[in-house]
Amino acid sequence: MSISTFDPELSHALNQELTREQSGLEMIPSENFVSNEVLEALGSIGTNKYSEGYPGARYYSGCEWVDVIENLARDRAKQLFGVTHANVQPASGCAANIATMFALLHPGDTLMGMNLFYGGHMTHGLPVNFSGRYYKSVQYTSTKEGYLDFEQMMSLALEHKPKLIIVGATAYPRLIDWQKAREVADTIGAFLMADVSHIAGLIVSGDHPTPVGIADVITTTTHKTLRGPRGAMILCNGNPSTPLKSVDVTKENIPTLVDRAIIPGIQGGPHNHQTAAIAVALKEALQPDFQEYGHQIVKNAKALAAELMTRGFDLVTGGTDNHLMVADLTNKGISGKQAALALDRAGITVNKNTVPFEPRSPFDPSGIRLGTPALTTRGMKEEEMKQIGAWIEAAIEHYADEQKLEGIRQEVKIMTDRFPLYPLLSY
Ligand code: DSN
Repeated sequence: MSISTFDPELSHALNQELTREQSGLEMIPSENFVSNEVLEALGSIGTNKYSEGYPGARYYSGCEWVDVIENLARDRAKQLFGVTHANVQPASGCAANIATMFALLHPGDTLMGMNLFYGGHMTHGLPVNFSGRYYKSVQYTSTKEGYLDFEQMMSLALEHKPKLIIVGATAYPRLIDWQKAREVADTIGAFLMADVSHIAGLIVSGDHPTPVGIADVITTTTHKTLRGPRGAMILCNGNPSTPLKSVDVTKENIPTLVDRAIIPGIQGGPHNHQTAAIAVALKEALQPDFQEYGHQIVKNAKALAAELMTRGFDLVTGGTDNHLMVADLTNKGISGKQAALALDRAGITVNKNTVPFEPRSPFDPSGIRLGTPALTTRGMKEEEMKQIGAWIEAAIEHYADEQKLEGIRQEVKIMTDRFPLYPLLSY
């Protein structure tokens, strides 16, 4: 029996979501479209099996094929990023970050990360998050122009002596200088964690410098520019020791500490269907055409940024070097929330976002965040970005005009029809 026969309500919701994805412009920079092969693995029987532990050292019997699946994912992650150890079990980016803190810190230790409202992430020490409640959190911000402020990072590090420094962002449009972060960490003997969730795919394609060999631990989600299923990985160098030996919190022991932090630390049975889908996505990322994909994401982002700036948009840092941009809409006389709602009605999905030194509430901030990974997956190029820039301007200018927004939505649909997405799929 199919879902459509057994559960028509669910089938309807899935088909509506499919239509939404097919007929709109998906510009939330953390989203992407996985391949049919990734979807196939994600819907596989891997979900049936419990397999606490790691390949070759499981708590349950019958794990011989799950071991093969997890080893494929681990080996491909190691090859792709050039590390000697990969943990592919974190269920999400939050879990990967929590596990890394659990591995390297004791409750009450000090960590330092980028403030969410300047482009960081809630797990980088936001006071209401686990990372800000169970550890002493020091938050760095950005320069007035929106660039990472390494001078401030250094002076905060010297003042507070964090044991862990987290560098990585969710709304930062420029390249991250990992070496500068390493200098700060080395000055006070701190661990350095790079959260590359947003830029993992760009690291693979060579469009962003890699923190491998510089950061002690690297965390990443698998579903953003890397274009895999929802999930995450923790990458590092070194090798885990035997599971039962007790170890100190030292750099040499990071692989062991990380593995134990995931299980038994914060998770139970791995999601083997998710691991299988990660393995497929990593194989895709190892193919030569993934390099071209990464290059095109950046070319598209630069083209869109240039178009928006020509149309008077005020972009944080004056542009982008990666897959995203943040537009401060103050000069357009509209808030980020109003703009995101209007764009949604026009078939363009973005998210409201704070800008550095945000004067408004994070629930109705001054900016929007836009990115090109999903559009690039559909095959769109610079020419389409120019048109999209024009639609964004028109939707924001006419944000209260339903007819105008509906007109843009219809034009968007004509464009998206030229870039088919999951043409054979239905639920
Ligand atoms: N939710 C992710 C993003 O949109 O950037 C971060 O976790």
